Amino acid sequence: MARKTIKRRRTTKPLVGLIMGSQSDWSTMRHAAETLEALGVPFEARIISAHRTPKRMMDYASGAKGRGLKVIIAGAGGAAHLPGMTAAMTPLPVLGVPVESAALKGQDSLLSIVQMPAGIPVGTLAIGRAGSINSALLAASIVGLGDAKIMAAVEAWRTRQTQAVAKIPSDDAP
Ligand code: RP5
Repeated sequence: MARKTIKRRRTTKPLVGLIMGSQSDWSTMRHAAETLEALGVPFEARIISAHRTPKRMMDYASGAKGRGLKVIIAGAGGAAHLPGMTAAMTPLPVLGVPVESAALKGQDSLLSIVQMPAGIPVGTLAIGRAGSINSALLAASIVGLGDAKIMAAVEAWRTRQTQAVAKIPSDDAP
């Protein structure tokens, strides 16, 4: 499965850029990656830190549109400047995922990402796994506006989710 994933990432032109500030963010951002995979959205995953690799961030953000990306998902924790700084350097929609931090449970990440000044928007998601999954669903919906196959995959995903909700609670369910 892991090999198949890597192969797809290398051979398909990415439409979504999935970036994160650190390797330590991957345990959260991998949920976005898995959701994009499930929806058949080509993406690339990269570690890009606004603080530790500012030039990498500038090159990535300023070149993203020209390389054919349609949406950027940026996950970061703590003083989470990556989504906002990326949004400042690209006209593409940027979705920010606040990664849960050890010290402040991700409230620092959330406030760093959400409170952008008027003029540079970042679509801010929930803290942690839920935000990560929803960032991928939102990215797929955006890309799906111009891609019927991806929009159909989003709709099918929603239908499966609805069908999976039991009507009666069970003692045995996790
Ligand atoms: C942020 O600092 C990253 O997005 C990460 O969430 C946080 C901690 O990074 P590490 O010290 O674990 O590399 O830039």
